Amino acid sequence: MRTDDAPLIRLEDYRPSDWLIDTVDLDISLHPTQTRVRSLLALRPNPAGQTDAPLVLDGDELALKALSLDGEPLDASAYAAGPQGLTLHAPPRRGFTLTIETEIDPAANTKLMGLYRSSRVYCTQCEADGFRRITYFLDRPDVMSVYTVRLEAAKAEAPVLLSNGNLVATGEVPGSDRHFALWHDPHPKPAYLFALVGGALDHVRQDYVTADGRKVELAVYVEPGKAGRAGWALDSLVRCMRWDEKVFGRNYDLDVFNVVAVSDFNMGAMENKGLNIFNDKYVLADPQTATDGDYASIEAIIAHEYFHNWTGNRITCRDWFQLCLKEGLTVFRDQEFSSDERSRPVKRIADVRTLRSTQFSEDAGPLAHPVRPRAYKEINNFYTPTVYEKGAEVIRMLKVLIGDDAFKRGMDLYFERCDGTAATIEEFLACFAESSGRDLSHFARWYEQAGTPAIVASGRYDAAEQRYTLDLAQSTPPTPGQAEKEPMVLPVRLGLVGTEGDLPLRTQSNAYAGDGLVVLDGPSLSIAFEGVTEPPIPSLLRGFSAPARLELDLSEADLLRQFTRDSDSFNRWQALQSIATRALVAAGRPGADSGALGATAAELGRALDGFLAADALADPAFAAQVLRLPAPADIAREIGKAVDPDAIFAAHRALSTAIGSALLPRLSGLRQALETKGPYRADSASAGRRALRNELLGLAALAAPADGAALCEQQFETGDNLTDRLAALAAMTLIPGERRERLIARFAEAYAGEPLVLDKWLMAQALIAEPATLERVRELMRHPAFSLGNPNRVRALIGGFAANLTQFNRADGAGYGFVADIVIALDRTNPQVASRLLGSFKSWRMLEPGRRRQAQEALGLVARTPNLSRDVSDIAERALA
Ligand code: 0A1
Ligand code: ZN
Repeated sequence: MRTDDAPLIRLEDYRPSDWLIDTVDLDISLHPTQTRVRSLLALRPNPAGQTDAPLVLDGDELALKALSLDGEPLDASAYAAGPQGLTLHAPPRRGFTLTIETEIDPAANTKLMGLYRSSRVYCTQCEADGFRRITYFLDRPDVMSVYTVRLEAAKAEAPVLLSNGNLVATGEVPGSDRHFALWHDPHPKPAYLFALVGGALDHVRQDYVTADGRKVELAVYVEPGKAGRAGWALDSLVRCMRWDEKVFGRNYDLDVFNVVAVSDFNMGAMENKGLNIFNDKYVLADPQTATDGDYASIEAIIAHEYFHNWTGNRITCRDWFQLCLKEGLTVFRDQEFSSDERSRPVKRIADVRTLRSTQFSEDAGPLAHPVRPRAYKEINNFYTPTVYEKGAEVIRMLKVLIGDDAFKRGMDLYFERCDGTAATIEEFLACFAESSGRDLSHFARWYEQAGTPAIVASGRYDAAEQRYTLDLAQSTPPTPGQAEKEPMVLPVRLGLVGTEGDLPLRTQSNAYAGDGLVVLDGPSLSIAFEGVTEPPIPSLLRGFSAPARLELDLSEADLLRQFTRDSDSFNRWQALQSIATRALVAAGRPGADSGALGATAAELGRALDGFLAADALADPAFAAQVLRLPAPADIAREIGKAVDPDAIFAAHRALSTAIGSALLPRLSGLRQALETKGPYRADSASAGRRALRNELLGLAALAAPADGAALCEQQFETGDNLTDRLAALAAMTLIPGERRERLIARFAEAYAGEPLVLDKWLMAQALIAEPATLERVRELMRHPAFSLGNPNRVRALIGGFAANLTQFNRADGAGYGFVADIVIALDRTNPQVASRLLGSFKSWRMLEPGRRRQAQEALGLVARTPNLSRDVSDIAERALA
């Protein structure tokens, strides 16, 4: 369906369902191309719905085989059935059952929504609206049912048969080569949480006893031969289950919890009740095939999906506009878990980097939308950094504003009051309004208003009065459909940094909430701190207390002082980032004087050298973050208009190279001191040492290419883990020439037959900032390691290229044309992956006129393609609007 025809679905049009489905009995007979689905629904009129309504069940590409009501076949005049739905014109005005039979073809399902096959394994993906591709249903999250599922398959093909809930029975099908499994899930759930898996799979397992004494069988299922890589996921699962008991008081509620890894998956993972299905990239790990980053992501995503059991499953969403109710909250919970398992400050820095690069850029372009959108054409396009990451920031701010105690009581109240329901943001916020005694109606604007607020801050010191006055003002730029913006509630954590550290904060202002927290909730605010004995450096937005841009004009000298003295690690890191950002923005602007960078480079080099000498070994993970400059794309966003990616990239290269040169004398000694002894360990301390060591390798590659190349070769050949070997490859990609090509070939040889590792190899090449990259990517598309049919391969190679600032944004437009062509081709088989790829164009409006014209043309080419999916046409139209 074209978007022009696709209805705009609006939050204000929400109406409860006219019908409810209390129980669903599914009987699914698996076959690669002819899977039979018999569904017995116990329906009844919803007291909150309309009494004379027909029954309209959703469908998508379905074929009806049989239909009966209360066991009697229905006359053809009583209903209308098509691929997209089934309508009963005059259903009984009482409870009744419907038995529906459909037949589906999992092998032909390339959209990877509904029931499909991934490497011979049957699996499902039903969020947001994939269940309607399995059987006709009221496919909306506020219709919650108890499911009983009988799965049947050929024993040889699918010895493992899994569904939601607890296993009730298994057995043979007499007189055949088939067997069955019967699963029952006692917890009512929406259809999007239904799942099944069937296939030949290996597994690892462990018993677990919950804090309230329930014995649970945990298992992680993987492709045959890969069980040796499933241990970390299982270990992460056990740790996050304990954590949720301790920190949120949440216990698991079934006798079984299964995780299954599949190799074809549109997203990261899915929280189906009791049967989480994962992209195998986020399950499989061993030192030879996963990096430290992979170990951390697996831990975080296992936790994320598990935490959904309460925030998403026990309490689900009334409608898809409330998506952030489960996603923002669950991201917040997984971030907290990772912070407790690892280093809290380093985790915060990493999360803020991600927020800025993904969400701030979304907020600054044509795809900007509120955390709770008010309208959509295709819900799959709203699984965005705004809903997820900004949604998590909103929860974090709520906690800062009302305090830890009231936050905890609010969460407890939410779990108690909303358990078993499909809830809304209003119901969620009401719990915190009650627990804190605060009016949160103004705070609720965070869910409604899109755009990244800017805080402009300036300070004055009056030595005679010993007073420091801080002026804060806020504004939010216009976003699509929201020209005028209202002030937000911005919790600004702050401190005043003096020569000996933090100064005491005393003020008369009622905006000051104590504990270093100022709440900016109007257009501006002035606050006077008394008894300030020396001119302080204001340390604002400590811990990044609000997802805002801060404009504060501190001198380079003050920022350097802040870097050494601030008690807040986040702002120490931010101080150096601010110096680099300012210099790169100045040097990357059109017509900028490239010499302007020199002085800053020297200052930064000196500061970093001193820091590494004094502090690096104390907290290497933090030091690695300090060394990493803001990405060129962040600088592009800061510049905001008439962006020339080549100029920004050149400035970025020059600054990194200069810093590398300043650190060169200390580099080899420090790298040696950071070496981890003994076999690879995935713990965060060891990972931190590797991170810093490899950050230094990248700088060496830039500052001394010949020696750097030798270091890369040596690290690749002697490295005993993927983290170090991939870092060697990545650093080598910075050094053009024969040696690079040799290492690229060596890498492919070493990891032949390891698709997930080769994804990293594809991506490293797609990110090379050289004009020949486009041709290289075209060639790699013909490499046996690549396939347009697998989402991970596409994201690695084509997604990697689209994230290559200079080459995607080539001045001749060839990068845009290439990606647009792939979007069009991919849309015919997998619209979701195609539309995500098209999202790479989201920043096109900030480019200089030549590139902007080229990007617009490529988007136009996509938009004009006949028979586009709703997914792709929605993005194309919004991007061009
Ligand atoms: N709820 C999942 C994300 C997810 C969304 C859609 C999917 O298929 C289209 C798959 C997964 C999560 O937050 O992890
Ligand atoms: Zn989620």
